[in-house]
Amino acid sequence: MQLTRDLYDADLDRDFFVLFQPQVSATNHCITGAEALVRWNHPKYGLISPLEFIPLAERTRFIETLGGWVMRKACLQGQQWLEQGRKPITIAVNVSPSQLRQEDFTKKVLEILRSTGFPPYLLEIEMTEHIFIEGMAQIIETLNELHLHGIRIALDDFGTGFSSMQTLVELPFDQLKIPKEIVRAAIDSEEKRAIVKMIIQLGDRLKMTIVAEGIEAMVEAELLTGLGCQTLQGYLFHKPLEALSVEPLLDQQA
Ligand code: G
Ligand code: G
Ligand code: MN
Ligand code: NA
Repeated sequence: MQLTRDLYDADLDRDFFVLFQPQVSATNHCITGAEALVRWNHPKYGLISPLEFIPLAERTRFIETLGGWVMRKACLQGQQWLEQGRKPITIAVNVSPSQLRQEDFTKKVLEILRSTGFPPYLLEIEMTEHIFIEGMAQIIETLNELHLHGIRIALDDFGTGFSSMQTLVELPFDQLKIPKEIVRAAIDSEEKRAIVKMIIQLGDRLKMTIVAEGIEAMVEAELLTGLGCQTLQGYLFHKPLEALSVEPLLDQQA
């Protein structure tokens, strides 16, 4: 496939860039973190969505190269903001199952933290429930190692995939992210709100923070805040932004 070949041929620093979508406190809407989201600027076709190229990258080992590049970029940026005296925020990086299955994943992450100087407690690794489909034992070990080093672990898109309550209890998650589909559903009906309430109760019980994603309307922000989400993310507050555009926002709140 041509696009897959183009991925291999891509020059990471020239053809890819990382945007940052701020996450805000549900109580005062101040920025507490940002999620790194990769973009591909294809030399011929222009911008291609990660929804399209991440699955292609995942079919080959290219995802390991790309994922490592994104993590380094994100940590470099986070550290630069710290060195510029900006307010410390967590930086969340999405990782694919095959990245987590690399034998030396922890070593690679620690090397990135060491060489960039970014503190482990400000790095958050986001993964989806799809990681649980195969190679569980190795992944649990890796997550525990990362967590012992102080790195935060987040479960993305909770409730949309294969989810076992057992897994949730056994794994060292610091954060649960409620996907936009479930946020939307919560607006619809009392029954669906019950799902969100259950997720939040479970998260509280397991000492995880809860992030509601894809917040587009104030009614959604208010509902999810009322139900107990501590953090909100979505277009209502901030779109995924270039790093330079995040800076004035951080400074306003410093
Ligand atoms: O940023 P949206 O902007 O369009 O991202 C679409 C999807 O791509 C999301 O599911 C998001 O988690 C995923 N994604 C974005 N950046 C990365 C990345 O660096 N690594 C991985 N594995 N997935 C990413
Ligand atoms: O799957 P994951 O949660 O990692 O990816 C987040 C995705 O959601 C990205 O594609 C990001 O651009 C998108 N996103 C962020 N905020 C909003 C929003 O308010 N509405 C919608 N529809 N998408 C959003
Ligand atoms: Mn995510
Ligand atoms: Na998500």
